[in-house]
Order: sequence, then structure tokens, then C-alpha cells
Amino acid sequence: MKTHSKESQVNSIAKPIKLGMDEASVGDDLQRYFGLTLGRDEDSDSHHYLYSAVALTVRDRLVERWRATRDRYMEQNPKRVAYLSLEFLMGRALNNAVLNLDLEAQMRAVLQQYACELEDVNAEELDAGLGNGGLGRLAACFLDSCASLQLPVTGYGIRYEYGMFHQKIKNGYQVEYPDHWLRNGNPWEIESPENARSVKFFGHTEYYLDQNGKERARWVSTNDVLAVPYDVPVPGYQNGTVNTLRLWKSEATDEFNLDEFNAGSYTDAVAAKNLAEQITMVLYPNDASENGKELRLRQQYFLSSASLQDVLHRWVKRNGNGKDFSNFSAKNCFQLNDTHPTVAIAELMRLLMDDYFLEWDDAWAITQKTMAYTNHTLLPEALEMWPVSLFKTLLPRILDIIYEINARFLIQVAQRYPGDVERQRRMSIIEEGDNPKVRMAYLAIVGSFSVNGVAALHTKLLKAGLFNDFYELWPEKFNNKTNGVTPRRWLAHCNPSLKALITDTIGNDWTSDLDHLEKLKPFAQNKEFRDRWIDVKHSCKIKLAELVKSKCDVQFNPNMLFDVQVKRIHEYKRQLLNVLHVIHLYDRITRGDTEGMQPRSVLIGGKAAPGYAMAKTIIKLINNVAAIVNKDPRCQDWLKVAFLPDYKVTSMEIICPATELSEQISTAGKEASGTGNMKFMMNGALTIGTLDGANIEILEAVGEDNFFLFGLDAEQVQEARSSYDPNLIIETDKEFARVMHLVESGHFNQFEPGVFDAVSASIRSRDDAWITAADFRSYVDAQKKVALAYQDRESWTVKSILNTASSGRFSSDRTISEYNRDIWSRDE
Ligand code: 26W
Repeated sequence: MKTHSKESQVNSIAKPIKLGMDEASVGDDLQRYFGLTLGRDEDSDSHHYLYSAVALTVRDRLVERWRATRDRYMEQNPKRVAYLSLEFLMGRALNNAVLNLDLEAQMRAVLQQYACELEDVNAEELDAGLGNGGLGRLAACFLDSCASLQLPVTGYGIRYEYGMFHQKIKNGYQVEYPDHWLRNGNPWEIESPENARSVKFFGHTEYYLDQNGKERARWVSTNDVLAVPYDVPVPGYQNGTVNTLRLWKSEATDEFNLDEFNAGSYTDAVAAKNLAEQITMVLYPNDASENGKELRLRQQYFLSSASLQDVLHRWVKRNGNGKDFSNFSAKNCFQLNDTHPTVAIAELMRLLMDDYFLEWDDAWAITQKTMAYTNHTLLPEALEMWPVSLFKTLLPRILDIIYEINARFLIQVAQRYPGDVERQRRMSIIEEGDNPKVRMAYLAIVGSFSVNGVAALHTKLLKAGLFNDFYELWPEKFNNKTNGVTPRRWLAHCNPSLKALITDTIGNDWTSDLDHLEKLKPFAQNKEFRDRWIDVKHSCKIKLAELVKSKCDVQFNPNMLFDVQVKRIHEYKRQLLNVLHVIHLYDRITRGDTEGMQPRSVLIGGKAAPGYAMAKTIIKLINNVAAIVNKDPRCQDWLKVAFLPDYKVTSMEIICPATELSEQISTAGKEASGTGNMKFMMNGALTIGTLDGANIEILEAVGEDNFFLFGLDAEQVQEARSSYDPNLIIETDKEFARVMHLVESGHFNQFEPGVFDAVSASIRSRDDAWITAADFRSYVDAQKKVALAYQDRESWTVKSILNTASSGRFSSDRTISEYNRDIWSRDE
């Protein structure tokens, strides 16, 4: 796929861009929307209608470019990519659209007439929280980069009525509340009922002879559900391109309703409608362990089937309604975001054979040339395995096809490794046993031409461990694509004062080629530049302190070191190790041992899966420790601790600019990549981290003088397990023993005895999978180095600048260019 970068080029093709981008045109439109469409006047005291009017004004300008982009793709007929994902964690859209359309100055000027700041209008928008964490946010960053690189990539996802739950903290515990994000309407979606598709469930397979006497299969007696697309514009960065995120909503089909209705049972018809609409009702809030719920498999199939039908429909229409698929794989590619949409592999086979009458071999060749799979986790509990019994009732025709794929695959394995029955058993897509299961990751590998991990270490571990048999069979399928994040949202938008300083210093090329940040390096030696750098960071810290004050009622001191860990709460991410260090600091302070100590404000935030008891207990521990520390006058000048409730995309936009120390402390070998680490680095934070995921590449890019490394590496973690003795480690480390004593004596839970027993037991267990105790000492020592380094303000600032200057590699533009070069543009 070629890229274009001039808006004028786009304008010359088909529909011209007519709406003015100047202050007067924008102001006129805003006034019309506000005064006429919405019927408001200037003294309407809520910002809500102003937000709506601004959104509509901006949306018109997006829609123009959207149509022009569609026309251009039609004309150029490039190879297209469908990015299939159960999650798109988009956050707010308005601020991003204003930045990418270069409308900020005009909009600010216009809003002055309404005595309103752009920030106040932005604040009215609810986050589109259609994702859990890293994987969902990565999909959102990728869409931004695809549009910015002008690649014809369409995101396909689910329009969940309820996104990621809201988190409140009550008595230190997480409490979940529904996220009814569509409550006030959503100006960023355009419903497209004319493109609705029908998705089959239940029923059975029927075999029949076609006109030529050939045996064919069809899936009959099904319960069909309608998939209605809602299109969301995805603007590129100041380049006239607007791509599409197509989100499917489930609805009852008319036939379905009518049948029931004619049978005289109106209430049954309504009940059926409810059942159909349930599919897209709610996002599953699990980010690491699958829960095996049937509704989740329905979501996966619903997304896969609707999206593939959409792509095939366009193909058939474009190719003269013929059934010629010979060129299909040269013009189409599907990127599977983890195994969640992997059932698409069998669904593509079904559509090609049952609906378009291709033979197995031809359909399989197309499938294997168009499907590409990205793995996002090594955790065994996250690997999806659907019971065969569930497939049999819900998706019977799909199960037939999976069985056939597996049978043919196992013959291949047998030919390659004659007599190695054990290997065949290991590699089978079906895990045999009392309750046989479909191993979705194996189906994904067998059915696709590309399998990628998301950081160098992660890919290496996939090849050596989890997928080793498959790597031996097909080494050429495996490749690495180190994650990245969009520098538009994660620097230009969220840190305007740093953006201004950078642009003032090196010009503005960096927004579309982040490697240009390298040019900042020499300025690290310039005192005046450093002073400006410090001022920027300080002003961001004041803003974060305001947020923490308002959400946690804790007063952070902007003169302290801002030490931050925000991400999903999971044992492998080791928020617990962070708390142990906080308790250690508290212990030192209360003993009067503050020599060399650096005053810190420690912020932790993130959601726990609602069913993950240990993660919820860790949240409770953080909150209880924070309460004790913050009210102790001895800590006042040394330590502040806060747990930020309801961490989301929009919180990170305030947090990452203000962060000075980024905590990336997962057990080595467990975090596939991490992407928060990249956002912090871009904004000038130093990392304290293990040799895990993309931390390794961050360390490589910035150099060890500018990174605080600690802990066992992935190999050492494996070696350590056999003789791991946490109690011995605790016993022989006085400071660690004191910390454990504080936790175990009930110091942080005086009125709630026993609530932290599970936590201390897990630290003391020889089977602790996260070997927290093993890294305690080296973590505390690394934190001492942090304290020391921070006290040399000039040299810390140099390191901070060098972090930003070395972060170019972690732009998702780089990542997407690599996907495009190695996977999406691959010749056959
Ligand atoms: C089936 C339940 C479930 C749901 C989500 C299992 C697993 C997931 C995701 C794989 C969790 C996730 O978000 N993984 C993260 O993906 C990021 C983007 O590649 C990485 O940076 C993180 O390291 C990885 O944990």
C-alpha cells in the first residue's frame, strides 16, 4: 500500500472540500447548530449543548473528508485491511478531531464569543470505553496511525451499549457501576441500516446435492440476529484522510419477530428481541483470564461473521457480481487482534464454500493468505479454549469446519513428523478429554500466514515456549511487531506546553515522524532549555495534583517526585511490590530514618476484573496504606499516597505529562509489551522497570544511565522457581521483615482483621507465580538510586529530556509501517 500525504492531492479527486476551516465559517456553523438545530441561546448555562454544537461543526468537516477518502480508495483500489477487534478503547473523540483537522486556533477563538474554553467543551464528552486495557487502547492508537499514514484500514468492532465499568472506591474497596456511555447520544456515529447483515446461530448442518450433483453443505433452522453497523470517523493527522471504525449493534431480525408475532405470541417476540440485543449489550471486563461465558462466544462470532460478510459483499459487488475470488487475497487482509475474533477463520471458510460455492482447497488457500494473528499475552489463563459442546449447539456448522481444518492439519503434522503421536496430540486444535475444547490460538496459527508478538522478548518467548511446536513447523509465519502509541494523543494533545516547547526548539516535523525528537538531544546540555523543561513538568504536576485532590482528597505536593503506576490491577503487574516499597518508606519515616530519602507523591490507579478477588484485595491494601500514611503527620513532608478511582484513557491524558517516575515492574516474562511505559517515556518520565516486554527496548533506546533497571530477568525467574523460598528471603532481610510485620500485624486494617491475610500468604508462598519477594531487595535498592538521582535536579532533567528524545521508536506510526511492510503488503 502506497501512502500519500498532501491534502491537496486528496481534494483533486472526486468530491471537493467545501466547508471553510477559517474562524468565520466555523463560527457561523457553530452558531447555526447551537441556535437552530439545538435551539439554545447564549445564556444556556450547561456546556452540554455547546459541546454538541461544536461536535456537529467538526463532524461535518470530517464527513466531507470521509467521503473523499472513500472515493479515493474506490478509485485507487488498494489492498484493504480489516482490523478485527473485540475492543477499541477510543477515549474522547472531539479533542482528537480538532487536533487532526488543525482546527484548534479557530475553535478557541470562536468559543470566546460563548465565554467558554475548548477544555470545558471537551470535558463534556464521555470516554468511549469499549475496551479493557492495553489491547483495546493499542487498537485505538493503530487506527490513528493507519489514518495518519493514509492506509486503507477499517476497524471492525462491537458497539457495546455499556463500556468498561466505572470504578468507585468505598471503604477502600472497588465497587463497579455501569457505563451507559450512549445516554446523551453519540455525535460521532452514523448508523447505516442499509448495510445490515444477518448472523446465524443454533440450527444444524444440512447436506444437499447442487444442480451439478455435487454435495454441498448449508446451515439451516438457525436463529438469525441482525448486525447493524454504526460508522465512526477516524481522522488522520492533518492529511485529509478519514478512515472508518465500523461498530456492530445486534438487533432482532424482522422475520424472527414476525414469525413469533404471527404465531400469536407478542411477548415471545419481544423476548426474542431482547435476546438478540443482549449480544452487544456489555463489554466483558476481563483483561487476562477468560471466563468461558456463552454470550462472549456469541459476541465473537457476531463480530466475525458480520465483518466478513461486509468485506465479501463489497468484493462481490465490485467484481461485477461474479464469484471470482482468484484475486481476493491480493486485495484483502484480516488482522486478528488476539484470538478473540479467531472464529473468523472458520467463518470465512463457511462463507466461501456455502454461500459462494468455492471448493475446500480454494477457500483454504484464500483463508490462509488473508488471515494474520497478533498474540498479546503469554499468560496461560488468558488463552481461549471454547468447549466443543458449546460450539456444537451455538455454531454447529462452524464446528464441522473446525474439525475438518484440524483433520487436514493433523495429517500434515503426521507427514512431517511420522510416528510422533505425542506431537499430534499436543498440536491438535482440539484438546481431547472429558470436556473437549477448541484451542483458539492454535486455530489462529493454523489458519493464518502471519503470527506476531508485540515486543522482541514476547515474540522470542512465544517461539521458544507456548507456540514452539508451531514455530518448528512454520518458522516463516512468526514475526515481531513491537507496540507503539500515537504521539498525537499521547504528546501533542495531552501535553500542549511540552508540544510548544519541542516545536519551538526543533520545529514541528516530529508530529508525523517521531524520530525527529532525536534533535532534542543536544538541547539537554542547554541550561535555559532545561529550565523551560522543568517549568513544563511542574505545571503538569500542578494539574495532576488538582485531579488527585478532587478525586482522592489527597494533597500531592508538586515539589515532590511524582511516582506513578497506572494500569489494570493484576498480580503479574505487581502493584503489590509497589505497595511494599511504599510501606518500607513509611516504616523508615516513622523510625526517623530519612537520610537520603526523596519526598514522593505515589499514585496508583487501575481497575480489577470484578471476579478477581486477589486484585481487589490489592486495591484495598493500597487504599488502607494510603489512609494511614496520609494522616500521619510524620509523613507529611516525605510521602503522599493516593489511589485514583476510575482510571481511563482521559485520566492518562492528565497523568502521563505529570509523571516523573514510571513504574513498569511486572515479573519478567509476563508483560507482553506494555504501552503505558511508552506514553510516560514520551512525556519525559524515567522508568523503573524489569527486563520485561517493551521495557527492554526502552532501555536499549535510552541507555542504562537513564533507566532504573532491577530484578530477575525472564530466564532467572524460571530458574529461581525450583528453589524459591520467600520466607527465607524475608527472614534474612530486616527491612523486608519489618514491612511484612506491618502488613501482618494488622497495622493497616485495625478494624478489619484478616482482610490482608491472602496477600501476605501469597507473598510467602513458594508457589507465588509472580515471585514478588525475589525482587523486593533489588527494587528497593533501585528506588534508592532513583531518590539519589532525583536530588541532582540538573542531571535528572537531562535524563528526562533524553527519554523524550529517544522515544521516537515507540510511535505507533513505526509499528503500523512495519505491519504494512511485512504483513499487509506481503506478496503472495
Ligand atoms: C479472554 C479474556 C482476555 C481479554 C483480554 C484475555 C486477554 C486479554 C488481553 C490479551 C489483555 C491485554 O490487554 N493484553 C495486553 O496487550 C497489550 C497490547 O499488546 C500489551 O501491551 C500488554 O502487555 C498486554 O498485557
